Parts: sequence; C-alpha cells; structure tokens
Amino acid sequence: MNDPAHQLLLAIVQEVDAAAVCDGLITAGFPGPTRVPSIGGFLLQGNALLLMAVATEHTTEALRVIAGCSRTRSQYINPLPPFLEGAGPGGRYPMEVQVGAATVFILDIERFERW
Ligand code: 2BA
Repeated sequence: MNDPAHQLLLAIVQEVDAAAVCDGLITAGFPGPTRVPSIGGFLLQGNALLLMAVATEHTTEALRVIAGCSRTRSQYINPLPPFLEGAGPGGRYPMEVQVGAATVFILDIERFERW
C-alpha cells in the first residue's frame, strides 16, 4: 500500500481568509504554512497559496481546520466586456460566481530534507 509518512497540502484560499487559516493551523499545533500571495486566473482576485507538509495521519485534521477557517463567498462579474454591454439578452446583467472556501491539492511526499 502506498502510505507515505508525510503529505504536502497545497491550499488555495481567499486572501481575506488566509490569516485566519494560518492562525487556525498554528493554534491546532501544525507548523505555520508557507503563504504565497497569488491571483485566481478566472476572477483575477487575490488569493493565497498555502504550502504545508504534514504527517499523513494528520492530513484529515488539517483539512478540517482549513475548512473551518475559510468560507465560500459569492462574487458578481460582468460576463461581457464593456464595449459589448447591452448587446444581447442578459448581456448587461452581472453573473454570480461562487468562490469556494478552499481548493486543496494533496500530494504524497517522496522525500523530505531539512538542514
Ligand atoms: P479563480 O480562478 O479566480 O476562480 C474563482 C471562481 O470562479 C472559482 O471558484 C469558480 O467558482 C469560478 N470559475 C473559475 N473558472 C471558471 C470558468 N472557467 N467558468 C466559470 N466559472 C469559473 P473555485 O473553484 O472555488 O476556485 C477558487 C480559486 O482556486 C480559483 O480562483 C483558482 O485560483 C483556484 N483553483 C480552483 N480550481 C483550480 C484548479 N483546478 N487548479 C488550480 N487552481 C485552482
């Protein structure tokens, strides 16, 4: 069975939640994650990429903390560029987009070195 000792969590959270997620993880006894400022490719709004290696047995708990400290929000975007506004039915109306609380990728760590 593939059961590595550690996993790498790549968590994308909204910028406004990043501090609360980091605080929550530290309070729960996890290492402070590495926080990389980033921008979502669709909305072009600020988010944060949190990198954190955890013992595999603690991955579920880390996910629980991340989920508990972040939240889903609605954003409204204009689906048409300004010069096309009003060009057709629905063209002038903003579109609601749900931005998830967190998007997390979980990778098995093959090797882990620290000096
Ligand atoms: P954004 O790319 O700015 O996307 C923000 C939200 O816009 C997404 O929320 C989704 O609800 C919507 N969205 C994204 N692409 C869309 C499209 N082509 N058509 C219609 N709606 C679209 P989430 O799915 O919760 O994603 C939040 C952020 O997480 C994303 O910000 C992006 O930075 C990251 N992300 C999400 N899925 C990813 C993936 N598969 N790979 C890498 N990063 C991802």
